[in-house]
Amino acid sequence: MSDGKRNARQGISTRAIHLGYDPASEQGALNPPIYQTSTYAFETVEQGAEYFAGTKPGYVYGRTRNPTQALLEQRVADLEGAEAGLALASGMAALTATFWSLVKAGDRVIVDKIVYGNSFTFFSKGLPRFGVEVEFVDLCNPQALARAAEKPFNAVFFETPANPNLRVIDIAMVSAVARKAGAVTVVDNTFATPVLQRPLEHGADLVIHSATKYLGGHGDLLAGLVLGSADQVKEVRQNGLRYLTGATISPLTAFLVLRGLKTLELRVNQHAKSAAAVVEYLGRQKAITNIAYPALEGNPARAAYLRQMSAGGGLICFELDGGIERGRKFMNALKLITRAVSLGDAETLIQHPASMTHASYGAEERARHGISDGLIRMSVGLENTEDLIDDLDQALRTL
Ligand code: 3LM
Repeated sequence: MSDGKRNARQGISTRAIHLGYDPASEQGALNPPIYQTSTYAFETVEQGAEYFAGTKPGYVYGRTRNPTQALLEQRVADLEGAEAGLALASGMAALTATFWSLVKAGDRVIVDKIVYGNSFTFFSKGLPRFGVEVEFVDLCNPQALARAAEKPFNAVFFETPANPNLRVIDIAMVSAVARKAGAVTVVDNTFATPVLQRPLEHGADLVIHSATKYLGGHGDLLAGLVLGSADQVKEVRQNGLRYLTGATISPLTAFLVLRGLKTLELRVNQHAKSAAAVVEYLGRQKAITNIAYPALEGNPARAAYLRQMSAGGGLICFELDGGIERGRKFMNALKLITRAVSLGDAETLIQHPASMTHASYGAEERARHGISDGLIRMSVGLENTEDLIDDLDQALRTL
């Protein structure tokens, strides 16, 4: 595919819509084709051998590369300011393929204490089975990181804002400590997206996405991405994807994520605007306590937020006075807002982390890591804000 209308000065939406594709190369088709193929024909045996050896570029088999997937990888890499990207079958596929490629038995990994439930299980139960030591550290606390960094480590992983309680972690601070130790910094940028935050600009080495969320944006697919240097991404493709997980994205799914990217900037800005209005409403309700939203003035990580994010995003956390019993009643009374896990969709989704996305932590671990049982997480969608506030209001009035 040609370089299309690439221009470094173009904005996020222009690049998300045009980069890397010229309709003239595909008989004028406005949208890129879905290359629905598992394998590729070689003109000669010699050509196939060269493609396999990597001495000439060419497609060999669909598990590792496909042209629809390649366009998606190129576009998201560009949005994140990365040299290269790799798209996979889910966010968990992206995370696990990355770490299976980065570490080996005897290595040590530092992970923030608050991450998505299945990412936590991968680090607490998965990697240790294969002889990798994992230490969970409060990465909001520079002293805790300094103590953990006294012993050699190979990689550090965190989400910012973190799932579920939206803690903001200072990417530049953690990356600097890791670089000094010769360790790789991996940031899950699912909640912010490259519209609001680009971790590589703050010193991170690799960015992970669950493209199931905002990048896809419509709750109709599962996908993941890894972005970083060409060498590191090649490693993840050749090891993590090719023979350690085989978790390939389908060509149709790659196409659907490309479609989602066209409206990414518009959507994310609207999600953030609507979430800010909902936060303002919630802040005026007596029954609502402990509101967490990255853009709040009282956020303890305010300086890091201002440095690395351009808005607060679409997720909000809060509790009800009276705890989770009242919280359940409130959630069950909602009529428009949908009770569901996942996030970043057009529909506003609400869920209870302790019994859903973070049930895999276990009660004792949740208490130790500071994930409250009363916490409610809401992903503010694209409905009209007044309708969302009306629904929240009628549910609160039932209590
Ligand atoms: C959720 N999260 O509702 P997939 N990284 C982050 C995530 O939030 C997630 C993943 C990776 C949720 C999914 S819970 C049963 C539903 C920050 C997923 C994993 O493999 O694409 O789901 O991404 O919080």
